[in-house]
Amino acid sequence: MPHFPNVPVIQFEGPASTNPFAFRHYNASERVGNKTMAEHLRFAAAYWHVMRNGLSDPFGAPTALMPWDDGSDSLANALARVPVFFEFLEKSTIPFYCFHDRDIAPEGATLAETHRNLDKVVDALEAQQKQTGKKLLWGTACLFSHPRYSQGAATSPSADVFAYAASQVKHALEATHRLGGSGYVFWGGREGYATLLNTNMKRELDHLATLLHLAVDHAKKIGFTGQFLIEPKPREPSTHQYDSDSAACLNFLREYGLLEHFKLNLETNHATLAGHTMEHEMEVAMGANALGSIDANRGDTLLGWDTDQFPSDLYLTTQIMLRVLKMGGLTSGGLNFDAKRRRESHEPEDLFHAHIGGMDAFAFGLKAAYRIQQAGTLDQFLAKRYASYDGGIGAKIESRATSLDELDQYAQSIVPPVLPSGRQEMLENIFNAQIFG
Ligand code: XLS
Ligand code: NI
Ligand code: NI
Repeated sequence: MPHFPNVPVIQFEGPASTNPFAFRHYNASERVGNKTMAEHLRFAAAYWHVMRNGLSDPFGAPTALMPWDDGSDSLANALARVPVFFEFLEKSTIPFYCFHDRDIAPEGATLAETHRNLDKVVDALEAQQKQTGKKLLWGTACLFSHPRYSQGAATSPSADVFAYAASQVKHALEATHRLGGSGYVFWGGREGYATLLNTNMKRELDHLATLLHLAVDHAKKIGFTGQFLIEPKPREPSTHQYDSDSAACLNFLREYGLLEHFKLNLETNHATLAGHTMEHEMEVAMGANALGSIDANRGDTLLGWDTDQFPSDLYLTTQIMLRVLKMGGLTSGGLNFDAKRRRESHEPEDLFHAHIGGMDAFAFGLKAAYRIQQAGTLDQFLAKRYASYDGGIGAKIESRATSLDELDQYAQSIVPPVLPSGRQEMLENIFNAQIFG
């Protein structure tokens, strides 16, 4: 019996369609350059938002209608959710998914039972993957919900809590491996502090790095060759989170000898919470060849927290896809809708409207970004703007084949520099012209 009886498999109908259950821009098999849209975009759905998010907020109870869910934390209920999720993936035509261990399977009375619960649900997921051809983009361990992690997981002051977290990571990593996941994510919501009065920051950072090293070692042991990822976020739930933005994560990874094993999973709303744009975070990660995957969502200018809204801003999706094209594609990463419906959008069919909108916004962004890239005007402008470094004294500076003495002499020998305009407004016009198509 279908769980979304009134929803068809979503098809591409083109920009003129008025069917709310159709794509206007996302046409999976349409080629953009040398790849299909499906290959470029690698969409994933988040198990936690689709299946587990009741849409409560800090002031109100859950509103989401989930007729398939009995509301209990039983293993039977967890198993019953699996086919519902795969029906959602089939009808939305989303090829990948992501999960936390605790989204898919409940805690048991003992840690051993918790692990057994996970294994049983992984069996069910494996069977559904085989049947439908859907794939796991990444898995992760939820190291932030249970009260034992209230003071951190790897950064807890308690070594026993660290051991619990390690046990959970081991099993979540093995589950990800069994399901053929392309990646494994660490998002450290509680890896930070509420006050420095009770915090030994250096020791906590050392411990965090140790857990990551242990995970890398274990991956080698079990033969998991997927990409490890860190997801930056500056705060919430912690007052200060150690993995606060791309730059902080890269510095941490470098300092602890982890950069060769990790890339970043960047989330749009986390970038804005950190006081950056998503484009900024992407450029920083790309500079270190460390942009691995994307959690696609957006914030709200009027709300100061992680609202995880579905992406609908075409400028933003174009900016993101421009950089994805520039880096040569997402390879093992994807665009994971770490996004939830508004509390008012509580009916099951809203899950589809939300994802259809996000997929269309990114398909549009991909096409616009491709037009911008093909036109080449912005790239040419950029190349010209820095052309003084292509030869002469500039080339010497870039290759560090000069000295302050030489530069002093050079500067005194030339006419004082006159700069051409930065042309921001003209460039914005060019960008807009390509968006209009
Ligand atoms: C929370 C994070 C989380 C990670 C996975 O803000 O976005 O959902 O993506 O743990
Ligand atoms: Ni996320
Ligand atoms: Ni988030």
